[in-house]
Amino acid sequence: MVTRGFTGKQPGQDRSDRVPPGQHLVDDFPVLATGPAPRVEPEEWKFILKIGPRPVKKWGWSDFNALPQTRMTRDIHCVTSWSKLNTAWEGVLVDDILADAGLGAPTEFVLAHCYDGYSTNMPLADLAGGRAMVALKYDGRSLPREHGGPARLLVPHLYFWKSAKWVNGLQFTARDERGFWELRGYHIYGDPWREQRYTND
Ligand SMILES: Nc1nc2c(c(=O)[nH]1)N[C@H]1C(S)=C(S)[C@@H](COP(=O)(O)O)O[C@H]1N2
Ligand SMILES: [Mo]
Repeated sequence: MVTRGFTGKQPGQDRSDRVPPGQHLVDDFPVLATGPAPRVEPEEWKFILKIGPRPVKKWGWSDFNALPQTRMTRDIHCVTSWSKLNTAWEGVLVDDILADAGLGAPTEFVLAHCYDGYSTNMPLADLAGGRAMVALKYDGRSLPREHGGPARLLVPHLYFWKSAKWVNGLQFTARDERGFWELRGYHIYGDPWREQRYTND
């Protein structure tokens, strides 16, 4: 008899290993946002790095697309309880953005900023070391507007609210300053494997 165990999946790629506590798998790709999707044409898109209030480097669409492009296939986990396996992205690693700006680690924390006014915070360590990118493509195509196109942050090891859509910059901050949802009751860090959903989890 042929069972799921013999369909070519490697041991250790068992899906249950990949679904954090309190999460369930979906096959579709839900769309979530606090408001309507802003319309940002690639030609007008800008990405700015700031240290505190001070802008230190700015890219337009074509300069940004000229940076090294990396593919990343990862599982994603939304705090509203859906998880999706093997999502395929392409974009620029945060490491490569910082290298192009000639920056190391000006501070330990980062706030991501977006065209819709959304923001979210994380330690720089969670963006560096190949763990995060500014994604320009999903599933081989330019990123759909509802999923954050033209560009979104992808930080797949944290709950998906950290993956800021319509991203337009990263700001280095001296302290871990809370972003939009972190100010409204979501956990400051948001590790799905530790179920850090709300402030005191
Ligand atoms: N700019 C921006 N980014 C955002 C949000 C938002 O409202 N604005 N919502 C966050 C939340 S809560 C989630 S769960 C994911 C949803 O991404 P998706 O619509 O691609 O599934 O985007 C995150 N990034
Ligand atoms: Mo969310």
